[in-house]
Amino acid sequence: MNAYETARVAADELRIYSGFDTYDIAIVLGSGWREGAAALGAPLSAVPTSSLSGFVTPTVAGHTGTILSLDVGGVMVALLTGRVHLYEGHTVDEVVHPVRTVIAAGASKVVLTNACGGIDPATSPGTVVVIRDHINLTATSPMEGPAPPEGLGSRFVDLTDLYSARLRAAVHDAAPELAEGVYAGFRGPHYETPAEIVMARTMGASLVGMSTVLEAIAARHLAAEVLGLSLVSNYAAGVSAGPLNHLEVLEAGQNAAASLGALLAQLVPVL
Ligand code: 8IG
Repeated sequence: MNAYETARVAADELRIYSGFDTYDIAIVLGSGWREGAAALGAPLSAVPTSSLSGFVTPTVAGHTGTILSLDVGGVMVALLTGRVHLYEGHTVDEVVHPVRTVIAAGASKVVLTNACGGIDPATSPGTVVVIRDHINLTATSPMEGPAPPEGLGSRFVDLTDLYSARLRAAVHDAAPELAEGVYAGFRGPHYETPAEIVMARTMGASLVGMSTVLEAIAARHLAAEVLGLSLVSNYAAGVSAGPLNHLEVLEAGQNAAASLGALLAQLVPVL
């Protein structure tokens, strides 16, 4: 079975286990965002991704694999609390499978959240930035391989409007304080060298991370509208005098959790 068909099967399983027939919005929760998501209300169902076809188990501390289904004021929301990354040794198809599954389950809008490094010294850790565009430095694509079967996706996809201008405008109406940035997606799991951060800045990036870009492409390929929200958790290498570490990242998430949850709760009804 190809990856697109596996996503269809997983979507049918999700419908059965969750009791939700369809979704309006799917939200992928990155580091820091998961803790805040309780602000969206109590889930009506929680499906472990281990019970769904094609899902692999996240290995990163703070990422557990569950799909929560919520009714947020009449908006049907799928919350994906686990994310898998290329750097865990997973394939590109495995990395984007959760996104393909929730789109196959009906979600036409996908919100990708993450924690990232900030290249601009004026953007301090704890700041949320709306992704305006990305630079995919993973040297791969979720669309690589045989063309999708008829009706399940096209051979090529236009990424001119990858991060939906409509959704970004809706965010700016609701939360005008949020700035926009360009996210450079690296494979990791090492953080960058200072020279690589100079490269990323020169190329036009203001954010660096290890997720999001492949999921965004896969979602757009399946005609979903994509919104990307980044929590800047640390200054990228060489931007500040201090060293980088993963604990600092987790701490930034914990400190920001409540406001991230409030932001999601504010955005869901207006997207
Ligand atoms: I949080 O500085 C977080 N994720 N590549 N670089 C990359 N990913 C990150 C960083 C960072 N901080």
